[in-house]
Amino acid sequence: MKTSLKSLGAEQNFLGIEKEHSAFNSSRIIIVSAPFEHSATRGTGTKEAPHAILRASRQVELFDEETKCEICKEHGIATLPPLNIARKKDESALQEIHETVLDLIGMNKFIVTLGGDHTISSAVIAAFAKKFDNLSVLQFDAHSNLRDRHLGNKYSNASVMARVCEFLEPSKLVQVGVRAQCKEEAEYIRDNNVKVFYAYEIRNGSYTRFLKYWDDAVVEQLTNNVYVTFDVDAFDPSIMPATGAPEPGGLFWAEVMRCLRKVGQKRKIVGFDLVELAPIKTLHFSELTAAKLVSKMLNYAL
Ligand SMILES: [Mn+2]
Repeated sequence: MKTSLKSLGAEQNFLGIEKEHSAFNSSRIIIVSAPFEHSATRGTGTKEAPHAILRASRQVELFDEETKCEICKEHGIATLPPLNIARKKDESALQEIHETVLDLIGMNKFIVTLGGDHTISSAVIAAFAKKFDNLSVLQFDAHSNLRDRHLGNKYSNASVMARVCEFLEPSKLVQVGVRAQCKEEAEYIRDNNVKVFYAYEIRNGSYTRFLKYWDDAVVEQLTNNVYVTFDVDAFDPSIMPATGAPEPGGLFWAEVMRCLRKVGQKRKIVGFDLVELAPIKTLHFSELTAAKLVSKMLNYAL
């Protein structure tokens, strides 16, 4: 057991929660900060994201007006000190993330991992795949991240889902919001039956049927246990400019909330991560949006 059991106090933790509802032992939800940034092929600054999200989260209400819950009082939310991985090389950093998450899952905690660049997600998802049968992965992202390597690097954010597909059946990967990929990725998707909901298909109504929307089609593709990996570049850059590889034509807040709400109602969300936020000092609404997304996801999942 390497995982630290100390959790951060109200001045530093997620939502600024008093000790009574943020102690490690009594909390079901654990926030893990993984400030890992190596494959800076699409810009830099993601290692600053966990701290920025936690700081911004103190502006997010404890009460959710939609679910009428104060999730921190019902389940407890403990925030661990950030993993000390900033200077580690790819494989040892990913190993540490993996072992930490595996430990916490073994303690029946609900884990939220804050990246960091997207590379961290393969280490986290590998831990969930060991614990949960019949797991599918719901990936919100502008990119497929299915290149086998990027600039010679296996552990790149552009290759993270190729790593995931080494232990997860590719047909259990569901991607939403994709609008930038290479030919190699398109061929991999076709040959391996990855489920992709392209942004252009969502916009042109490809999945819209009588009283059914694209998010209903997403839910149908998911198995009972769902892990959500959320790259903030899935959002349109107009609402989420603070990311290394912004792509026009992205998703908007309300439609993402509707999708997550449906997934939470019809499937079991077992954990999630939020990655690729690269804070911009003068545009702090991005980290506030990220913090609110974490709060919403917890409300829908639990
Ligand atoms: Mn992306």
